[in-house]
Amino acid sequence: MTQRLADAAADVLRRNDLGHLTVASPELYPHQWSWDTAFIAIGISRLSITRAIAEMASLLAAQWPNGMIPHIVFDRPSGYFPGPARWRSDLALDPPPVTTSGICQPPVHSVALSCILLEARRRGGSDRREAEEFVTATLDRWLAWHRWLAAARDPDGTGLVAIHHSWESGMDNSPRWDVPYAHVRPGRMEPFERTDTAHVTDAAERPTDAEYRRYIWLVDQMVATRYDEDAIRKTIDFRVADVFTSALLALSSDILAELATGFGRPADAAEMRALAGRFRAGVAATICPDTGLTRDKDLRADQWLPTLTLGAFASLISGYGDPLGRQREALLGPDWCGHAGLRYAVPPSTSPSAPQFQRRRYWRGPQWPVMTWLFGWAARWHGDEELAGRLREESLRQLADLRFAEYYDPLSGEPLGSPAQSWTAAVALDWVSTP
Ligand code: 9WN
Repeated sequence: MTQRLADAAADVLRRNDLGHLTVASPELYPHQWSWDTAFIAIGISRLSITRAIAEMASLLAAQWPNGMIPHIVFDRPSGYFPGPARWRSDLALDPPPVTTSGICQPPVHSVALSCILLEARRRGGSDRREAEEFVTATLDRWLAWHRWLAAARDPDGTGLVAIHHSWESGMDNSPRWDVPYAHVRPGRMEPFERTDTAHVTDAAERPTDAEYRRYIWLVDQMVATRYDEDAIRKTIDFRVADVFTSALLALSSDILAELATGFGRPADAAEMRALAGRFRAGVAATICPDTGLTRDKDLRADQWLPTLTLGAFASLISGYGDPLGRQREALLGPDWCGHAGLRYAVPPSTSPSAPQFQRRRYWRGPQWPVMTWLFGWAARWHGDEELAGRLREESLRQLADLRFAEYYDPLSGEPLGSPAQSWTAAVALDWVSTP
């Protein structure tokens, strides 16, 4: 089975490969997405270091001059909505090096750098040389990305990253955002037509039309400022401190610090270590004393947002002193991986015990293999081999259907969303290649 899974995953990645970049999925997402690219590059590094590096390089080529790595790179025309005509990144970038969206996604790129480097060093020879040269040549660009996030999205030094759109969290319609979105009331706007629902068998697996109106309303609000961060902060209807993205910034900054040390850049290493400390503390400060779980915060309403979603486990990403802490216990407990109704014991995006749980709808219930991988990788990084091993084993059982679906119904195990999703194939390939 292991070899069949590896071959099938590699096949999906090859089919979604345009040569210089891999699309997130063949039909629903025919472009390059920022955090998808990191996971995809990790998978591809098991096949070719040169190609994994090309993946990261093509994303970097779209980095904005201020350091932001945009969430979508549009390198060719397609029917994807919203496309370049709605995003108008040309208003911010004159001339734009590449056409992109105007927002970002979670910073997982240094996880990819570290995985690629590890694999390249294991292989040795020219692979090792190429990966080390790539890190040397691009370290400043990754540092600039982290510095932009810290400065533009946490100007007051709270240790939490503010997002201006739920697409920036990567968990678009998660119940995490229900309360802040209730305050977003779209007015008159340019009409639009969704194209995403044409690519899934059942529209109930996607966000609703009402959610899409809000998504596009926020895009239009940003475009109106020509992507001026100060103006966005003052005018946007959605501004939330995203605890999961903050945890990823902490983890990724630790990794960048390690890389900077290894590549003879002690001052940058110290700066990244300080950033990691700041965001780890920010995440810890969101913990609800009653539950021990992390929370987002609505910055416009100055209100905590406790939800039974993956956002409750941010400390498992950013680092947690005591491995038998409450979040670990809760994750493995009866409301989460240990829920009696689950087909596979991997974290659902929303707890089946939560009132907002919807087993088929996107981030409101389904299990996303890429998230299982991320929790597993972070557990290993923090020294919790036991948790990492459990997640890997269950995830491999789920992935044995060889469908590489975007997400899965946690109760029936049915594959949902887009089939042949690149990041699902990529993490499958990485899991099977990891001893
Ligand atoms: C909007 C590509 C992306 C992922 C996100 C996921 C979904 C896009 C969409 O697909 O979002 O960015 O059109 O629904 O939510 O995490 O990066 O796979």
